Amino acid sequence: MQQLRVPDIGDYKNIPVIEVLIQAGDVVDVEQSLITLESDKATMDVPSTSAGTIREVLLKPGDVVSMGSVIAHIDFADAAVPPAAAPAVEVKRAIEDTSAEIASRSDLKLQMSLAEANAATATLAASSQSTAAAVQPDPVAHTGPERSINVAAGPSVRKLARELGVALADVKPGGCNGRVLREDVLAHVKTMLATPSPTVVPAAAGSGGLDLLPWPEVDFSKFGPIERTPLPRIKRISGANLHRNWVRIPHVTNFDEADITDLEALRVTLNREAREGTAKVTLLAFLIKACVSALQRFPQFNVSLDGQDVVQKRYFHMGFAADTPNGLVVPVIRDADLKGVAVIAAEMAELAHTARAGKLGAAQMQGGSMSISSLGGIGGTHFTPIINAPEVAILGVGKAATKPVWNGSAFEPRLILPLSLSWDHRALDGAEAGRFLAYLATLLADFRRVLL
Ligand code: CAO
Repeated sequence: MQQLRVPDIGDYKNIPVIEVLIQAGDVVDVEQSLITLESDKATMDVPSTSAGTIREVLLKPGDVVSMGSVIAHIDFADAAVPPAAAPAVEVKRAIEDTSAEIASRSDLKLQMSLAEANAATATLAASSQSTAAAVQPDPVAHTGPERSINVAAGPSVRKLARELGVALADVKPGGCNGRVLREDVLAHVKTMLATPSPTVVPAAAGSGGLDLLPWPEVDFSKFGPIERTPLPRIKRISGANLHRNWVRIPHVTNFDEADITDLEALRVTLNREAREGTAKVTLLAFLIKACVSALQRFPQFNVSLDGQDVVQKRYFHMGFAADTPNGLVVPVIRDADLKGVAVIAAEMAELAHTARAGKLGAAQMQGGSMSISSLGGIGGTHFTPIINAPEVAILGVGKAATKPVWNGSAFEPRLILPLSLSWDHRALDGAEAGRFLAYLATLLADFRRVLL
């Protein structure tokens, strides 16, 4: 019989034991966690220096220990195997670690059999996949370290929770002082597995989530004849994306107007003079070119958010919303900065045609810098387009109308184009959006500026 002792933990003395992870009769391996200590800076597990059978545990939660304190008596499993050297440096470093990153240290041993953990993880994954279509939990919010950092739990418990995809903040603590224990995590997993898959997750009042009423169930046939058909595939897909973007992105929409009298005159002239068989030069093609110039002037609009990072794009691919019989799609014109208006117009016509034939490939709808949604050919003035994530801005274009504009001495008829810019307030601010839109209006009023 030998003693398992607390290894060198530097200058730290009288550190409270907050969790005892072993009991008499347990068979432990080298580096299996025995107890959890908590200094005023961090918590850590003390691993076993030997393999064998625990005969007696000499500590209980609340005891204090220093280097050399006896944790337990152990019978070595194999007398030929000498006790491993105490991982003093590792332990000391762990104690000094003030960050929650301690939880991810590789020397902290998972306190659950691998088979048990794997089985639970697989079941959890399967159950979450079955509800994924109905509920899209925010993985960061649910399992990310942010919510778990402030929860009292030992490193091995944190590791176990991470392995099982459990947010410690969601676990009911069973330990003293609100401490989450290994059993609490396992009990939480069991409860989750026993809970039927929800189709909606009503948030408790005051929880900060959407505390919504259930969707109304109405028998429409009570009011008159009806027909029921499934939503077309494109609407199902785009609807789910639009819903996510609308809910997840803090949208703001700025409105402005551009005087496109001269631009429209140019466009009409170009189309009148165009050779037979060439694509019509559309206003949207000019708008795409002008947006590229605005993106070059304000590169903060040509970004995507990726966690805490901002991804600055050095390319200029422009999406445009196209109405198809089956729903809305957003094809992307690649490298619009390198193309002239006529080429952009021809590509747009081709992509819109492909979209309406239902033959657009996924790759043709990806990688945009920003998108334009034009309802100008249909009608309406301003509207609030939904950002096409992961882009951070979308331009809505209304129907141009001739209006009287004061030129300093008289009113004159000018063709005025309504512009609506929706932008992601996480990535951008109102002043930037105002400048972007004003600059765009200036370009459209005098398209020669695009050349500058
Ligand atoms: N103001 C006034 N007239 C406009 C205009 C505007 N802003 N934009 C286009 N027009 C006119 C054009 O001049 C054209 O008239 P002519 O035939 O006399 O030249 C007519 O409207 C049709 O325009 P177009 O064929 O040139 O098409 P477009 O470039 O405006 O749009 C496309 C192409 C693919 C974007 C469009 O067909 C489309 O699908 N638009 C719908 C987009 C959409 O659904 N957005 C909403 C998304 S949010 O749900």
